Amino acid sequence: MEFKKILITGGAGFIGSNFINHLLSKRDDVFIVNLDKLTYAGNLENLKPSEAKKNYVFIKGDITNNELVNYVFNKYNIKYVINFAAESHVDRSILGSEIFYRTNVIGTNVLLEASRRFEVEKFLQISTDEVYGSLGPNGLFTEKTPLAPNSPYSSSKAAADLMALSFSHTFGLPVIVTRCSNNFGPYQFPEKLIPLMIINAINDKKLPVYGDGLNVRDWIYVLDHNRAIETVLDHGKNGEIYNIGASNEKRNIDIVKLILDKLQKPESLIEFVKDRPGHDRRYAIDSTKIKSELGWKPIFAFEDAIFETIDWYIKNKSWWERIISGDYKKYYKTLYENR
Ligand code: NAD
Ligand code: TDX
Repeated sequence: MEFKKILITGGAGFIGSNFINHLLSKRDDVFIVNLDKLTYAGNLENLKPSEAKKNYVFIKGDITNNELVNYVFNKYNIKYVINFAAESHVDRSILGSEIFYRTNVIGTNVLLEASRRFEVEKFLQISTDEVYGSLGPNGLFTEKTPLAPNSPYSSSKAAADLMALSFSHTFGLPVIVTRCSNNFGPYQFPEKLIPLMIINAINDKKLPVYGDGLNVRDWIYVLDHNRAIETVLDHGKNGEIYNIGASNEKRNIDIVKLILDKLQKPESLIEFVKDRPGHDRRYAIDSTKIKSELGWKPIFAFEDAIFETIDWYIKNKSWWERIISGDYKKYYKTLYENR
């Protein structure tokens, strides 16, 4: 049988590992090469269900390493690329932006050049709704909304999107860009809102809510995002952009209260802290295009999925305790002390 030979970058992170586990659990027509630098956010424990599979291989390496990337394309005869690899956390991009531009911009360029050289059949750039900037109280981001990124993170992602689309336009590289809203689910690194609040609540620590807590994010369960990526991989049209979202707009404070309620912890744990600089007020995504053109739709209800996610963190203490006992402690102190 002919395998689809797919290079997945950043496959040891939260979304990439879920994508690999998902794809390998149901398909045997794919061969996956996972190239990941294993930064603080990369964790091979996330890939336990896939590691012994014959159609899976892991390579520790950096997407900015031109020589290595070319070696990987050549050795595995890569025909499909899904670029998840990124520095992904807005707060870290505010503390130091350089690595964001290095990985997210230069790294994407290295992958695009190699994809051109090796004539890949598909290049999926995994992007974010944050490239559209911030919404007022009304309206939704569509694929036609002008880009207006506000943080070093989102500007690096917007740059990568434009680079990928320019390779489609100029060289005919079969590029597709997906832009998804905020993901949640198991194995999410506890720097992001939902896992951070769950873990702090379990540990009876303060829950640091930025500003007035009324910023709105549009939440999607990670597996729904990855089902959409699979749909785009199989049926997406080259040169197109697809927004992905599940229409679950929530105010941060309401998410935090829901977590406390589910864990039966008091609201007195909530602490309003200094706002994030440049904090985007509201994200909300219109995913009509992927629904009507490719037939994807989300299948996980928000309330069920968040309760299951909370349960997962309760049951998988050892996964996150290893994380918060190490280097992450230093980061937490830098970000939240004197806030
Ligand atoms: P993550 O931070 O959990 O994982 C990123 C992975 O990339 C890690 O395994 C890390 O080791 C790897 N990586 C980082 N730099 C690398 C480099 N130079 N070379 C190779 N590997 C490198 O991020 P995530 O939440 O899984 O996000 C994955 C992708 O999805 C990112 O591109 C992000 O911008 C995008 N995205 C995320 C969300 C979200 O809510 N988390 C929403 C929309 C889009
Ligand atoms: O301690 C916190 N307190 C708080 O109030 C943290 C970590 C966050 N927040 C707020 C900031 C945001 O309004 O919660 C909201 C969500 O924050 P994050 O989880 O950091 O996500 P966000 O900044 O919205 O970006 C995320 O969604 C889009 C991902 O990190 C990106 O990778 C993705 O592209």
